[in-house]
Amino acid sequence: MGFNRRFTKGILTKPSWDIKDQQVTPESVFNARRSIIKAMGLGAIGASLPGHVQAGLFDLFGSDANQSPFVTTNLTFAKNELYQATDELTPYEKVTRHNNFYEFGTSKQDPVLNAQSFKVDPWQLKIEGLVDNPLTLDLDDIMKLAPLEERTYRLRCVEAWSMVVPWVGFPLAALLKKAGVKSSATHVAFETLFDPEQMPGQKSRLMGGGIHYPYVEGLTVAEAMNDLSFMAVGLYGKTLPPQNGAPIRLVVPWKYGFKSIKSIVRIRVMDRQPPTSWNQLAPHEYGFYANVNPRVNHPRWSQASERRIGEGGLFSATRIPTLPFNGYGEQVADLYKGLDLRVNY
Ligand SMILES: Nc1nc2c(c(=O)[nH]1)N[C@H]1C(S)=C(S)[C@@H](COP(=O)(O)O)O[C@H]1N2
Ligand SMILES: [Mo]
Repeated sequence: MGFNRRFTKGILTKPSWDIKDQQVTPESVFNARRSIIKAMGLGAIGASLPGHVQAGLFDLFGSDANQSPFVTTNLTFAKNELYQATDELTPYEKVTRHNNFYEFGTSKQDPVLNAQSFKVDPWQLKIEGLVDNPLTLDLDDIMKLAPLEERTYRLRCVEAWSMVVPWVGFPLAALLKKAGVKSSATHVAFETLFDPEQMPGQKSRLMGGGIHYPYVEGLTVAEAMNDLSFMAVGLYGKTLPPQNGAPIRLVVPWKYGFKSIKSIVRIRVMDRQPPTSWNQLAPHEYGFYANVNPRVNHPRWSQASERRIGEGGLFSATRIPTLPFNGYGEQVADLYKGLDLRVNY
């Protein structure tokens, strides 16, 4: 999250946001990788390449010599005109190379470097708990569950940076309606895949940022049923790359990014508030609600403004004011009537 947690003698040290992004991995690495892949005319890298060529290429992906770029495919969808942000889109190269996905490491470039061999098929997504029809969906079922639509949403990370992403997917409500939420239900819990063999951050406490895996998140039923709550299976018209949460992830644009849990394998409908990963790790810093709120600062930094990752160099950004509910107040403010948002942060 806001910093690399190093549990040396129980003392948290060195916020990662102290480190300039570009010091971590130079942009030239990405450009080199891109031009090599382009020059070779490769969508996927064939095993027929001479060994020394492969070695040179795979060096750019990090230490895993078995990595070849993950292959995304084009999706068929309709634009949802209700959700087309006027904000300028964040370029694909930035959306897919500046990520938070601690299962693959805590720095912004770790996910793209470490997730390329992630397996999304076979996949199983279970919807269980307080539902009339528990569901077990494979990848094909997921892609066909509802008509796919494109929605452009702002994504505001609690670390005070933001992006604008054209997601492809379907409303979470469509999935929940298929399962049939029982009237006794109050909350919906989500769980990311647990597979330390594929996710190095789940093997090492340091690399995984101290999170207790699997990563879990939750919403109230009312939040989950709000039309803005979205299950994304793609971005920029193509299936999700692993670093963005393939094959299916949640997107709740009025909340800080950590609520938008990736690579989901389980959704459990419950009658109490479920535990959530960042809240468990640092409850005074990350609440259950986590609604974007410029008036409630993080204990260690202001939330009044944000860096919009944008045009120019790979990590260039402009600073803009942060809006209550990330600008989606009209759609969601009613959900929190009578709730003190300073207490329920
Ligand atoms: N399983 C899992 N989901 C996750 C995270 C994570 O580390 N693990 N990071 C969260 C955070 S902090 C943010 S800001 C968003 C980032 O999504 P993006 O990389 O697609 O921009 O994913 C969220 N979902
Ligand atoms: Mo985040």
